[in-house]
Amino acid sequence: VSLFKKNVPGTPPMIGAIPFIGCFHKFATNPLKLVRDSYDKVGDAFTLYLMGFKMTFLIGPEAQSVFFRGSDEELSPKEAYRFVTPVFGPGVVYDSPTEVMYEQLRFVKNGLTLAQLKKAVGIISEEAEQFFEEKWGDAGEVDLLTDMNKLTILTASRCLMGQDINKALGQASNLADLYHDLEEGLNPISFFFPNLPLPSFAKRDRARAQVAAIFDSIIKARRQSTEERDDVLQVLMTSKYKDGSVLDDEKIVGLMIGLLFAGQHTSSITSTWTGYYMFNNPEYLAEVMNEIKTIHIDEFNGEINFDGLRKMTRLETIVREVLRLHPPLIFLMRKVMEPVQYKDMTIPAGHLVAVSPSVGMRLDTVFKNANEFDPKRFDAERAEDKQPFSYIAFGGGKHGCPGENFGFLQIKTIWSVLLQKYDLDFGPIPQPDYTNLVAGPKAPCMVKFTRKQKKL
Ligand code: X2N
Repeated sequence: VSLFKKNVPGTPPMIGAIPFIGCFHKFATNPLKLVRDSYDKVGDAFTLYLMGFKMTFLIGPEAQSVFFRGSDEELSPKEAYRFVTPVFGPGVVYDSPTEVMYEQLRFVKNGLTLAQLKKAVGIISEEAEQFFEEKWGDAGEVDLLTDMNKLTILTASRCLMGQDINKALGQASNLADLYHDLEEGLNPISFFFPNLPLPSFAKRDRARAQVAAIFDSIIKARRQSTEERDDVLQVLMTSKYKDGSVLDDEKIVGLMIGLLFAGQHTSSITSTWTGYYMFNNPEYLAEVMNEIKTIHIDEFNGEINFDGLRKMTRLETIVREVLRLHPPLIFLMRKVMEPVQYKDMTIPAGHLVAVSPSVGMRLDTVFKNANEFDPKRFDAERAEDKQPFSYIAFGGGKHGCPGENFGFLQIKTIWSVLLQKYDLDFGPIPQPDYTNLVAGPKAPCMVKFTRKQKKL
């Protein structure tokens, strides 16, 4: 019997008996275990009481559909994601009025069209070739997570702003350190306590000012230049709102910071997990090596291109399965603005509502033997991900990730390059680390490499 019974008839069952603190201690120890245990105990909709917040989880395709189908007026992403504003900047995506947000998302989508993606493959493979040549050499050992992070800073930056990234690196040799300080502002704690005066926040604000000044000077220089460009920055600089106005430079800078963050961490983490799963499942590694040989080498004469990557269906299902087991965003959130109905329950205004890709994609009722690595579950005969809102690594509905195709291309390109160049030696699959906003494998991820003696 709880001392502090907060269950209200007609609302989802509440978990967390201690006044104010609720079940925060359990949440802090292992948030996903608490969510999963609660699901097993009370069902697919329940409320966690956490530091005064009421956070209602919707678990499983049926409940998740309520989350993803909700309108922005009912379920507001803006109110839930306020804590990203000091990092991305004012007026950027979630921090702008709904119609403006959707127009900005349209600009981003215009930066990720098929033509842009085809170009990205050339950029990414070039950067990857160069990175491994210069940084790895013949043999050694690296923390793969760190190196994937360095590589994706380069690939994401170049896809965003072309060769101008070199100018940025010229202006700040410590650009990676600046990004690091900036991103310290995006930790899970700042979600709950955005105004807590953490020492990292002063650093964050200083780093943002410096990064913004560099990006701003790149934009200003571009406006003076007659050189033809067709990267994401160019799309943002020339996109028009419905009323004919253009994005001001401050918003462009903010979007660039947001896109860089989005494109970098999710990809570098997923690339690292993908290596572990391939090398711990040799039958799948062999299938991927065979795809590289028959597609990139025999069919396209050694060139990694968009059409070849699209044909790498086994590598695709492997990455998809890695993302099912380890989605980089463990929760997605909205704030309830108008009461929402689910089954016989009303989720009251004022609650946060969340789905958990991590918990929702490990239900045996949705994915057969859900804790097992089984890329064939996505093969056409089985297609276990086809039930609406069952596969939610990229969210869904109108806020579904616009970077999904870019992410797959990036990871497939990097592994196509790496597997042709090196033999690798991985340890066992690491434990996940939930202390960062974007959850990855516990560092360090030490991997031994030796250059392949002969070409495939
Ligand atoms: C106190 C450790 O840490 O126990 F980046 F343009 C750019 C996703 C927002 C998840 C918030 C809180 C977990 C506390 C654990 C762009 C690519 C995006 C999309 C408890 C002891 C960002 C907040 C996660 C609360 C979990 C925001 C990203 N594609 N990137 N105890 O998404 O998309 C972007 C979008 C969010 C969360 C949490 C704790 C567009 C502890 C120790 C401590 N969560 N969480 N992106 N917890 N402890 C992104 C969506 C947007």
